[in-house]
Amino acid sequence: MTGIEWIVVLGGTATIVWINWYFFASSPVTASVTASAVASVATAGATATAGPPSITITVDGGYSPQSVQVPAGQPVRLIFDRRDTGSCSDEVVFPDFGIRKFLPTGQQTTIEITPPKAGTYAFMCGMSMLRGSVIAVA
Ligand SMILES: [Cu+2]
Repeated sequence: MTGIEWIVVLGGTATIVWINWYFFASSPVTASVTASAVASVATAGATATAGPPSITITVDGGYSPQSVQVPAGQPVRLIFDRRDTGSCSDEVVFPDFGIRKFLPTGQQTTIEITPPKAGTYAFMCGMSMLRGSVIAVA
């Protein structure tokens, strides 16, 4: 092969590796709301307007954190803070809860869900390319 051909092959390979890393391997961090946090909110409920515990998920070419851990059977608020302008992250979908919501760039959009039982509940962009999950624990 010529030098140009090698550059094309290596460049293409690097791009494929980067795309896979970007969509599947970046930000593997898990955030969690613990049962005690829920309990303290419930205790404070009489005096505060706290409501369910909330977790902020940054949307910037992906979800960060990519998975959040919450107690099963308790309402939780997921605040999607969208920073990017890519059309990919226009929407977030929670198939298990029948939720599809538009996320305006530069704004925070709150989605409240109550995972009925322990398990993993996926959420994704409108085309299923960006993916995240809510892990409910008993
Ligand atoms: Cu997408």
